[in-house]
Amino acid sequence: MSAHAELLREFDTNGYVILRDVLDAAEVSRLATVVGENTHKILDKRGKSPDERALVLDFLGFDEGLVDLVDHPRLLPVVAAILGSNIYLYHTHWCVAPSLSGQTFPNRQHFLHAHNDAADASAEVIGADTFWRWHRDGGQINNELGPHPQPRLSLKAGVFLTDLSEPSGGNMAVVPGSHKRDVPLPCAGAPADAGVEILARAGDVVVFDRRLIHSSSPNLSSRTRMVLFYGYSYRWLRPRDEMTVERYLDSASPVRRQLLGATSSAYAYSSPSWKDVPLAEWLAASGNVAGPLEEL
Ligand SMILES: O=C(O)CCC(=O)C(=O)O
Repeated sequence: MSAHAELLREFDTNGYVILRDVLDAAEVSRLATVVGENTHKILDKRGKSPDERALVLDFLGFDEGLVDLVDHPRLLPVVAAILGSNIYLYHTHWCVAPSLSGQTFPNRQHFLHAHNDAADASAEVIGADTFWRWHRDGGQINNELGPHPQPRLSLKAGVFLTDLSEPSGGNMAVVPGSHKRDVPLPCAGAPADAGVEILARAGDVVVFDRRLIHSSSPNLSSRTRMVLFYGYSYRWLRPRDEMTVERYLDSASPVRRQLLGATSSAYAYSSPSWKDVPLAEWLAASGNVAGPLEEL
């Protein structure tokens, strides 16, 4: 079996797969600086403490280097092999989790919309266990689409900018195989033994199915933990944040324009012509199978 086929088999079985060493140390360091500086600025602008955890949505506008990951040659073939070619990036968020050592409770964690501060929210943190929040992605999709297992619909790629090769550093935790099972979510606050903590190094990318039960976790290490999350879905599913990307469109390649949401018409979201999905041609040219396109 090829390495690519093995990755896809692992994803299908477990609901997630780790792509190792996608970014080198210099790329990680540059992106970590972008994330750190911009999180600090946005917290400061909104009058929040820099010591509190911040999830920042709609981050692409902060730096072109963040956009370069959207069609990264290690990532895109995996994403497109799973979802097909009629896809786009429907959501981004990063999570910056400062060390909890020395912090006092209660404090707050923040959900900040980079370009829509009216939508910002904060939640109380009463203790480290508050950070265990088991869920499947997609919000109301989970309630409105019938019982699980539901259709996949989307996936996320988590780009790790911090070394999390040991547990308890704010690792992402998952319940392997839960994407295909109608199992209840562990209670809020239930710790890692409800699932497993992912051990990823800085530069690794974790690709995971929307339906996979997963959780954030407390950062009991001494350093700040940073992860970028890129959400891919079908072009007919609505974006999950403002997707502020206009400034990149003119200079983007055809595949990148598709992934950033360009379309020839609203009709073409669900009935694309070939010009709407250059990714199909890109996949075929790179020897990968393109997703099926219906006749117009
Ligand atoms: O930050 C984490 O480890 C988990 C991220 C998460 O829950 C999500 O992206 O839905």
